[in-house]
Order: sequence, then structure tokens, then C-alpha cells
Amino acid sequence: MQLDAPSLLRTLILMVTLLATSATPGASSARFYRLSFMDDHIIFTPGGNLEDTTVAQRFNVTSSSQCAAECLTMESCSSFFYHRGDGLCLMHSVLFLGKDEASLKNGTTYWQLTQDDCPSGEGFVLYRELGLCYKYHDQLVYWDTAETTCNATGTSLLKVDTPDKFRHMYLFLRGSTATRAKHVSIGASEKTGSALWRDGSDVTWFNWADNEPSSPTEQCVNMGWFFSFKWNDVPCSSGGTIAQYNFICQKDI
Ligand SMILES: [Ca+2]
Repeated sequence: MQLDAPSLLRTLILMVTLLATSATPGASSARFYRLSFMDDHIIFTPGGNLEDTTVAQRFNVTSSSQCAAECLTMESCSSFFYHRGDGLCLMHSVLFLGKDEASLKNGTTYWQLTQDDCPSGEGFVLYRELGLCYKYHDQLVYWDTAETTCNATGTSLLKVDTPDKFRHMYLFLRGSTATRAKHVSIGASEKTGSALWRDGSDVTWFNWADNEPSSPTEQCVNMGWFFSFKWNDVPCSSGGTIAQYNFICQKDI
């Protein structure tokens, strides 16, 4: 394959970037993990008319490694699709958890970003722009059980303490049919009388849905899908199946 001078220079810069990222002493190496469940499928825009999570797309990309290098140059890139035949490199800001809405495209592979301390093989994804490493649990449990489950693996319930983090998690949750209509427990509670995150820090940015918080007996917090993932106060450990939700664990990196 012939490369013109600008393309060749760009390729060399990307290769150097990839190598430099991998070789930084003392730092976790960013790398990509192939998600074979998505083989031969591609997602251009999740959910048709939902918010687009596309970071960028490139054509005439000669390998998945070159696509990975492109992704690494953009902090908002968390996953990419690559199709060798078209040289297509399609980068997204979120991880897709299923192929329900994917289009068939033979030869496409799908890769997610990870690093040493954000274990992709266990379902975590890395979002560098906000220093997030998180995992979605498709498991209906009380908030207390969700916290215990996270803690048992050295993680904690998700801390959504800024508008930017909320925006990213919103796009992630809206991006897959598996998560779009699910309530999700996060790591804020008022068990001690004041609103705290699980690391003990005060909640200083609030994102309550309209008419929430609704009850003094509801001392834990979830992101309610029917509130566009704004916050709802909920019971921590009682109420039956209606008070059991999926949850997201985060790993501090
Ligand atoms: Ca409530």
C-alpha cells in the first residue's frame, strides 16, 4: 500500500504515541481488549436517534493497531470498531454492552480501552477524560447489597459527583438496550444524616429529579431511568423487588 507523505507522517506519529503510552515507566499501560461477542457487527449511532457517542471516524486505516493508536490520541475514546476491508475506524466515548442494535458487517471487530488497574476481563471499561474505571452489574439487588458486592471486589459504588461524570454515565446507560430502561444504584446515601459518598466525602453537587428526594425513609440514591437518570432517593435494604436495582461499581485509578 502506498502512503503519501502526510499520511506516512501521521502514521509514524501515532505509532510513537502508542509506544510512548505503553512504555511510560511506573504508569499503567493503556491497551485494548477485543470483545468477541460483537464480531461482525457495528454500531454507528446507538438507539437510532439517541445522543451520538461517536468521537471520530477515520477511513483508510490499515490495521486495528493503527485504529487503537488513533483512539489513544483522544481522551474521550473508550471503544472502537474496526473493519479492515473498508479501512474504517469508528471510535466511541462509551462501551456497548450488547449487539441488539448493531448492524451486520462481516469482518468488523470491536475493542474496548483498558489499562492494568482497570481489569477489562472482569467487565470494567476505562474513560480517561474523567479518570473513570467502572463496571455495570446486571443484577437486581438492594442498595446495601450492591455496596457489599462492590466492596468485596475492592471497588465502590459509582461516584457521580460532577455534571461531566453524569453526562458520561448518561450516554453510557442510554447507549445499550441492556441499560437504557434500568434503574442504577450509585454510591450516595444519607445514612449518617447528611449526604455522603461512600468514600466519606460530602455530596456537594446534587442531581435530583423533579419532586425528589421524596421520603425521609429513602436514604440511598439511584439514577432513575424514567427520570432520564437523574437521582431518586430509594430504600437501602427493604421494599421488595420494586426497590432492587442494577448497579455500577467503580475502581479508583
Ligand atoms: Ca424517592
